[in-house]
Amino acid sequence: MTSSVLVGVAIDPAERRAGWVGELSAFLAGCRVVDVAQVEPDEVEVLVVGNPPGSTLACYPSLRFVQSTWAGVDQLVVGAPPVPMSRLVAPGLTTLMSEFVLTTVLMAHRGLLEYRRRQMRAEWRPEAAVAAGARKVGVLGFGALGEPAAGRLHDAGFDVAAWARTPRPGAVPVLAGREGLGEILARSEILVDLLPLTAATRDLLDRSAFALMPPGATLINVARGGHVVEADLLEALDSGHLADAVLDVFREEPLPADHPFWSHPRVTVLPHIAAPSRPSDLAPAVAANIELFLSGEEPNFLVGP
Ligand code: OXD
Repeated sequence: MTSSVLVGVAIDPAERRAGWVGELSAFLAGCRVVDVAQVEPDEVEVLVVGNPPGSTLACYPSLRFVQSTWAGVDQLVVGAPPVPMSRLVAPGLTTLMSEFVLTTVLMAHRGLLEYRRRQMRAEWRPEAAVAAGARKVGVLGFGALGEPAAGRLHDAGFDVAAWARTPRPGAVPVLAGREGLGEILARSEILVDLLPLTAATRDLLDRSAFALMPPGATLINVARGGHVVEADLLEALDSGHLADAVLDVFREEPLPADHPFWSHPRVTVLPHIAAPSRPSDLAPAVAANIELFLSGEEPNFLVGP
């Protein structure tokens, strides 16, 4: 029975909240979907969020379910009240991410990052192109985002392998465990990070990881800034061991104005845009999961602290 359940949307800024309220209202006809700023916190039973610190949910005493509109919920699960919470897995998000990964891998593969630097020096110096099949690409993570991204790269002709914590079947070879991590780092001329941020993956990409990567390799991070030890990455880029880093995520977001990444010639800074959650694409999946919860069934993609 879903009638009159109050679904609060708590996503900043206010225009985005309004967008989600509008789209979700169309799918959750039996609920009252509102901007949380317009109701008392104790009225909210279901909350739609991004990835805020879990402790901020404490102000909603009647909360029964939390649905994130983000794929990664690393902040949300810390300090959250003990109510079921789901992250978002939806074709709209997966497609955007795979497309972005393919775009950035192609840019690195065809030398566009290096040609941009040469342009700055007015340097006309063409290089022979390498076939995609001769380019080794590694994808860290083989979950809801990693597997489709690896598949898209494989379909584009790249020599792709992925890494997961435990062995998995897949359309590309999946290396696993500590040993597999060393192998994937050592083979990846282009390494794409799509891992979740957990205690096991925090600071995973440090000096020792970069040292294992082939000289001239490129790192693409579309997962979480917390995976990368920033000083070690700068060192690997400054020494010339790594050619480039394309970073869409950072330890601190927005990236502070005085951060060395902004002006580093080998770093491409992007403002967390790889797979933005667009209400128009994602409202059906968000609403369907809320309906599952309200009908007493187990929602999909539950996450735990
Ligand atoms: C994320 C997202 O988890 O944008 O970073 O969905």
